[in-house]
Amino acid sequence: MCRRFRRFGMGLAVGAVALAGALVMVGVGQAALLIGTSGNDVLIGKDDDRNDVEAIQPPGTMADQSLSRTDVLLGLEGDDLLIGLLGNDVLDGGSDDDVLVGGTEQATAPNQDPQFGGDGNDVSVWAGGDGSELFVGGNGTDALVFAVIDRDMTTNVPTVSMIEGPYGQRGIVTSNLTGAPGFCQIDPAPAGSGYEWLVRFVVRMTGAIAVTVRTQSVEQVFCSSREGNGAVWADLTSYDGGDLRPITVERIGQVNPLVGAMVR
Ligand SMILES: [Ca+2]
Ligand SMILES: [Ca+2]
Ligand SMILES: [Ca+2]
Repeated sequence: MCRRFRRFGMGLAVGAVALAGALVMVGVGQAALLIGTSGNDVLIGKDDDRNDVEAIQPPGTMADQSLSRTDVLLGLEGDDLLIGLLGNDVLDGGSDDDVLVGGTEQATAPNQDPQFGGDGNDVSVWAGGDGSELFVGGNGTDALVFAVIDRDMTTNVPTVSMIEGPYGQRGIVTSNLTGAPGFCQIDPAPAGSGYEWLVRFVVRMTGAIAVTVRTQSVEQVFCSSREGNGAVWADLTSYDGGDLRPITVERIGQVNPLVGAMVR
């Protein structure tokens, strides 16, 4: 499954990243602060900063010493894939084109994941069951996607696919966008909040708001349509309210190649 992306926007850091090259899978650790390399990394949260881990919670200690499965994932340079899994994970893609996944969490709290794209054209993918989050895109053309992420149904770990990027093989997740169980509503963020938009995911069956993702420096939102079985999007640089606009999956690949590689 190889496709080459046109790079849109970023010209810097090409040399250094290209030299580092190879994919790095970070090894087994505990209570995870996972820091990537200057190459393309796939970082997956360990979920082992818990109060049933003796190294974290000394025996006999009553107060919870854990971070409740929080991982901190730092991608640094390169086209990284960061996956937090359970807990309130903090994801920072660093420079280049990163894919950020706070969950998947299947509604297991805590599940609120702050995410930072940094420089480059980054994508944050929210899956049903993840909590309310925030996504600060940084420089570049950054996208927020609400879709059902493909995952191992036993472990709930998203399925990682490798595709050819500008700097070699990079990780992505794949997802069902058009079949997601809800649609999006975009409201302006309160003045003084520091955010620009509050992007709500509304459950289609009930009409209830499930979560809100706060955004800043995010240019694109992709969701399932209000009626379902279709995709819609908003260009937040010119959004002035109302329903998001219909878009075909093929056209998504033109307005955002990285999102196009991840949705169906
Ligand atoms: Ca990066
Ligand atoms: Ca985690
Ligand atoms: Ca960015």
